[in-house]
Amino acid sequence: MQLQRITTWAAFLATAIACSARAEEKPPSLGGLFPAGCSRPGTVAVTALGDFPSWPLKAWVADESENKTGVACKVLKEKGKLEISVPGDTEPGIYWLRLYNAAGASSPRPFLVSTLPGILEKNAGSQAGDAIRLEKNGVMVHGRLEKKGEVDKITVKLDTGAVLVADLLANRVLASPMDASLQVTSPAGFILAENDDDQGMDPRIVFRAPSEGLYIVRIFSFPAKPNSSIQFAGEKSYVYRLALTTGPFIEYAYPLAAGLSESPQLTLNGWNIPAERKLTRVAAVERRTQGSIRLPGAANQAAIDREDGDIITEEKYPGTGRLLKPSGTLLLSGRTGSAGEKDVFLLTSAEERKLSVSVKARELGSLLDPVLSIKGPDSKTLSEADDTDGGLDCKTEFTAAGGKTYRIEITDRYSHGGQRFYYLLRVATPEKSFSLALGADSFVLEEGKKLEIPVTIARHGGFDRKILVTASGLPDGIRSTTAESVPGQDSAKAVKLILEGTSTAPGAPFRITGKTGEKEDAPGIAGYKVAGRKRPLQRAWLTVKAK
Ligand SMILES: [Ca+2]
Ligand SMILES: [Ca+2]
Ligand SMILES: [Ca+2]
Repeated sequence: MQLQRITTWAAFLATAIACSARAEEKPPSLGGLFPAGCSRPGTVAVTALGDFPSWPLKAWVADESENKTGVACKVLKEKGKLEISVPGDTEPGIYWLRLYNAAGASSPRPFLVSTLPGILEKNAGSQAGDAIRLEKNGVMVHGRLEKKGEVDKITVKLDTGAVLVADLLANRVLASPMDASLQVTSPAGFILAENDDDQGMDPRIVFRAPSEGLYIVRIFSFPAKPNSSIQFAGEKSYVYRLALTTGPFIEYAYPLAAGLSESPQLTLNGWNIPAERKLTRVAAVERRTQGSIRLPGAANQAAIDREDGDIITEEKYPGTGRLLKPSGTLLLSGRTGSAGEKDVFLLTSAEERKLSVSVKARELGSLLDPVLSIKGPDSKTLSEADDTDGGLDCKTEFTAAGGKTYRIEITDRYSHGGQRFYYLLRVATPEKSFSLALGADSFVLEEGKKLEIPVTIARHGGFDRKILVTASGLPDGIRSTTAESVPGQDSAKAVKLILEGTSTAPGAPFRITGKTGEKEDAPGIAGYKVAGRKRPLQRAWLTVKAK
């Protein structure tokens, strides 16, 4: 009897140990966070959404440039519960969080840090008695449409003439699988303003209160991938962040580009921007980048492309003249200011030149769906582009003969126009460069075995140099081969790295870099796609699994 009991216990213990070992054999999968952000300084209880075969996990947080940050994530005892704390000196923006165990790491998911106070939708004013009073400032409401048919309602109190900006972020950045809509209604339910899609699938409303009183902001959604249901949708993953403000909201700076060193004057466009704040300057930067412009108390930030070149606006473009000599890079900001407007620019190159022409609009938050066409000296269309690289913005290339005049035409796909239909036209010599890409964001090396990492190589503008690809920043004890990508061979487009070794580090971020040995070629870092992010991230994750 006694013996049998012991054997049963032993069997039970063995099973328990095996179960926990098996759980640790599977990596966590993180779909998102709720709430998906907080204000600075702040500490917030966050629920991790996903599949966690083991708990507690470890957390890793990085800033938008994938560097170390003061934003810290504590993993609590209760499964799925985290505590994220944001110090007062944290830059507002997007932070990336991974959860990991001994078996692997989740994909990075975003956490938004704002200077505006954050509130949970369930604590926001749903009754007249606890309406949010917005007095020339704003709040970030963190909410979720959890169940089918759910409609979130937030009551705000507005003064006569107050301009309310309601901007929802869900499908973009957070990659919530929802196609949301917003409405502003009277307390009796009359719809005063509504919007389905503004920034992609995410809605934005700008509403001027006709009189002092209470107004209700309603949020509801359909699935991002349409189904046959006509009911409003809701899921645990339908996480959103709603900016509600009667304070400043920057939409874009004009012009949309600035040089690296100069600090030109830019005009801020948007809503509720005080007159004395409308003109601004930007600090010098070292290299070509996309920067952002912020304003104290503003609910949004504007993107600004930083690059040296001829920076002009369509307003400065002489009606009868030619575009400035395209010997360098040309960055022209413009708008299709009214319905049906077609912007036409003439271009003459002194000698024969291959040119790359691109129009950025949606990437910068514009409502313009640009169509670009290039017409030759005989008015024949040489090239036309509408949507390139999976987005609505466009680019093309053509060869300009010396001394001949070409027309560059920009219109909206649906002939729409207005102040919010802005674009940045870029004309430049096609760059000779390369980029590296990974098919995954996380890799597992089993001790005693070899890990093969495939890297794909894109060669732009006929880039024809040999590239040496290797892994860097690996944990102590882990080695990587160096692979050669040689033009004209199979390795021109794809190589494989082999990692092996042993390490005490259970997991760590690392990078895969490519170099040519030529000083003028910038080294490349392999990137991987992240749901909701326009540009790839570059710090992949390596798990070293003990034998
Ligand atoms: Ca929508
Ligand atoms: Ca125009
Ligand atoms: Ca387009």
